[in-house]
Amino acid sequence: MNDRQTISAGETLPDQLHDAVGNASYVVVFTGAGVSAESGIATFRDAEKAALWSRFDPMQLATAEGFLADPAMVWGWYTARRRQVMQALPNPAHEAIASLAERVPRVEVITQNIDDLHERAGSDRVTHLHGEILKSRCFDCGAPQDLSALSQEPDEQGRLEPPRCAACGGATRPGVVWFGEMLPEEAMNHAYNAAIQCDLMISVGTSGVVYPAAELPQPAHDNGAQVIHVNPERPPLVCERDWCLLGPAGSWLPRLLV
Ligand code: BV8
Ligand code: ZN
Repeated sequence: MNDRQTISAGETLPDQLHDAVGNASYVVVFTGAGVSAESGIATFRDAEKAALWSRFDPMQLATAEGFLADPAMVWGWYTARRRQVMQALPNPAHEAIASLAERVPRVEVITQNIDDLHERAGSDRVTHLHGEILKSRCFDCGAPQDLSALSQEPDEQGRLEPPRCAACGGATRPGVVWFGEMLPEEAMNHAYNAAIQCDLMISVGTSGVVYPAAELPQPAHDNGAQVIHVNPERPPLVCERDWCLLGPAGSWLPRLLV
């Protein structure tokens, strides 16, 4: 990609990108934690924003081993994050993505995020590659667990014992994909097929470091799609024909998509 294809915040959006959206018949919007940043949900790796992992060790909390070692610590952390998601609201980025379906014949959202802000903004074709924090299941037998009756909060150390499965007594775990766990096969296959079939991929708010999800812009590019990255920082995997809109998703996407 040459510098002509890097547009900084405040610069005019080239007509070429408006046309790419207007002429697209199948758009995949691939999102990471950055699309929810302006809703107040902490990202994972933004150093200056006291990102989630900088205050916690992901290898301790977002792994099955970490959960088995200290279920109350991990369950307490996810309970706090679940509360944050439930109190958050979709931001203009989520809303612009949802409105795209009014202009483009087919729009798919493929997200690494575990929040439900795309759905609450009105997107109806959302694939969660890393699961959903509002869903929970038994760690032992996999039975879905209903959290609606739960109101306990973590204690001052952030700890909360996970509820027990009525069927087998196993501990309840969050319905997310932890490090070292396989992504849901159907979701990953669907995401890969969407990437190779779409004619435009918009990759929003992802650092591109978590695999295999981070690979998705590559097959899109290799199969001829135009790829547009939206991020205050240039992501690591930017290909020759890609465009980069440097800046927050909440500013760029209403200009690009609406
Ligand atoms: C797996 C759910 C098979 C839990 C998460 C190569 C191939 C395969 C696997 C690996 C591999 N190399 C390493 C691995 C292992 C590992 C991995 O990728 N590790 C990384 C750290 C190197 N992958 C796995 O374990 C995956 N499983 O591969 O299974 C296997 C099994 C065993 C051994 C090997 C392989 C499972 C990964 C899923 C982990 N679960 N989340 C939870 O949330 O608690 S990952 C977590 O990171 C979230 O899902 C998050 O979405 C995801 C990616 O991060 P981002 O979304 O990109 O967020 P981040 O903070 O990093 O970046 C934010 C970006 O937004 C920044 O660029 C910032 O500039 C930008 N931004 C900020 N503000 C804004 C903005 N952008 C726009 N607007 C703004 N306002
Ligand atoms: Zn069970």
